[in-house]
Amino acid sequence: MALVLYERVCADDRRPSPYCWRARLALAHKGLTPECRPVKFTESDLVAFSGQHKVPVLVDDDRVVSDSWEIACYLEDTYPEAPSLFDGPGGRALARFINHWADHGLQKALSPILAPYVHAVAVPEDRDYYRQTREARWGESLEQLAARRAIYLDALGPVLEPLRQRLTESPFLCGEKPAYGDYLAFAEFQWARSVCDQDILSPDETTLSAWRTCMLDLFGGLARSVTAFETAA
Ligand SMILES: N[C@@H](CCC(=O)N[C@@H](CS)C(=O)NCC(=O)O)C(=O)O
Repeated sequence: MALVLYERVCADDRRPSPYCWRARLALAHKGLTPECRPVKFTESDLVAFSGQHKVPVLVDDDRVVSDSWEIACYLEDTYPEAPSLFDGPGGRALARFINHWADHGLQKALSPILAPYVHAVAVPEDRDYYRQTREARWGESLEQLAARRAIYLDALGPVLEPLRQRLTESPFLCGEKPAYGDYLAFAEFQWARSVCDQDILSPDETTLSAWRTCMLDLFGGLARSVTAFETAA
């Protein structure tokens, strides 16, 4: 069986993309180990066979699936005998809601904090592309974003509040055991850890950092095993 995951790569073999971590962790949850193929920002042609240019892209024999949510649904439907990512249709709908929160809440709040750091760890040939696309997206320079880091960190606090509250109620977002909702949220923290030498959580964030430690330990320390900054261990 050929199982290949195309994912973003930065310098020192860093794998920062939160979307790709969603897929990696979903595969691990299903007990599947893909061959991970690195794709630089300027190498989107490598995944053009999928009909679009973003990663992650999963190839499972003759099936090609792009988009992290589509990959999670594909894995759930194709490997029903393996542990469930969603725990039924209601769980799938709730996971989709968490997906939207991760995309439009957490990731929106983290992007201006992390963009300057991603630029710093991008491979040299990707840096111009990354700067141009992100500055166009934000309407300001990476240096202007970096200068307002403290303001963006303050704004992150309330975005994390639903996660903080939920994690006072059970060890994982999805209950006693982790599932796709946890991977959606954790993938954003893994993004931060992969690129940023300063923790996005303050030292008094004990609930969130305890959960993050548990997530790093999952699957034999899968997320811990890659190049990252130890500040967010
Ligand atoms: N909705 C997609 C978004 C995928 C996405 O935006 N991936 C980023 C990973 S870095 C990407 O490929 N961006 C292309 C670019 O920045 O040029 C998903 O959930 O997989």
